[in-house]
Amino acid sequence: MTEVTSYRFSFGPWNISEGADPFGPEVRTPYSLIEKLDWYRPLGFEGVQFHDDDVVEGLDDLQTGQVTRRAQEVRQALADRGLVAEFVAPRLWFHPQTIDGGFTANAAADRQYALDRCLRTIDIAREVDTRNVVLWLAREGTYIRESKNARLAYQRILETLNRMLEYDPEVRIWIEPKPNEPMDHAYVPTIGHAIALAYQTVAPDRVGGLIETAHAILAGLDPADEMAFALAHDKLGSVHLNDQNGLKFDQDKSFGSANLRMAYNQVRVLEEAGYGRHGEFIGLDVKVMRTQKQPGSTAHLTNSRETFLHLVEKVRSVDRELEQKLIDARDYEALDAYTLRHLLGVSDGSAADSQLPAMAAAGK
Ligand code: GLO
Ligand code: MG
Repeated sequence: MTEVTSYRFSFGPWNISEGADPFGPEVRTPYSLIEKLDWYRPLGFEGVQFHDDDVVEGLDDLQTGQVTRRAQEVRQALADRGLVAEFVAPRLWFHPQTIDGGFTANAAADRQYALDRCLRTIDIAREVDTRNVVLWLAREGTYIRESKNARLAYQRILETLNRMLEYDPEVRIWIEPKPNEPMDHAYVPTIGHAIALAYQTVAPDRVGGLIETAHAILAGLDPADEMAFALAHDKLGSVHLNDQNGLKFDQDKSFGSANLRMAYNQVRVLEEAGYGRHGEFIGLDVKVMRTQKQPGSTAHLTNSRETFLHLVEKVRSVDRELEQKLIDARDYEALDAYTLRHLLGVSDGSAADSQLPAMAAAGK
């Protein structure tokens, strides 16, 4: 019998947000980290994704001992609720010393700040019991091409990765590529760039990627193919499933809400590769609509999780024999129609559908 993956889900506390956007203030009142942690299990989630300052607020102003103590409190809060930390990510885009980026900043002092902050993130990750650090390279890029030397920037990113890998021989780094926003163009815009960098490091086995649906779409790419590329290199550390309606600001819509078929194909790629069988999480990075009232603050999380699980059922129940016949007959029109009917839930017994095998067999 083939092994059936039992999926585990994760999200970050920033996914329960207050609705502020560049054009207006918060519209819901904030919940504390502990209130949010209380929701994880009841909502069906087991993994917590963190920024370093989600764990230790104001960490730049604290001594090492204070940082450690606070991280240990969070570790206990997780244990008390049957939760695990999936990863910790340095928030390298808030502090004044990251205005021009971190690893690729033109000022040496700013680059030093970014490295020091990443090493602190590693310490925090270890305190909350995870080896995984995610790098979303928010401001590593440019508003205008002339402001940075891109070749040098890539060397600097590589140097920083190496310093992190050497600092802790067990740490794993997952780069989360994104092509734009907040920058005009970001360095490391796709998983291909991330994996090329991984192979250049001193420890390629410990560097991989985290692929976010919306980021792949913003790069004009298909998220399922991006995931497949990382999986083919055994370098898909995690995912940020969500959705994105075309090329605009990063929307972080609920999974499947803009393009259900694209969502189906992401689930299909993950399921077929056995992703999740070694503890990998189905991570979400979704934003609730600004119009949502306070009690609905977590609806996007449960909706995304349920959509994922429904799509797993769709992947598992697809008629593989029929698909193969249609592929052998090179009848991709019929394959397309079958896929749509399957997703629509009208694939059983409909007259049109029952003609498909016959057509395939006849080589039509
Ligand atoms: C923004 C990113 C961001 C990261 C998070 C973890 O576009 O998706 O939400 O996923 O900071 O590194
Ligand atoms: Mg993300």
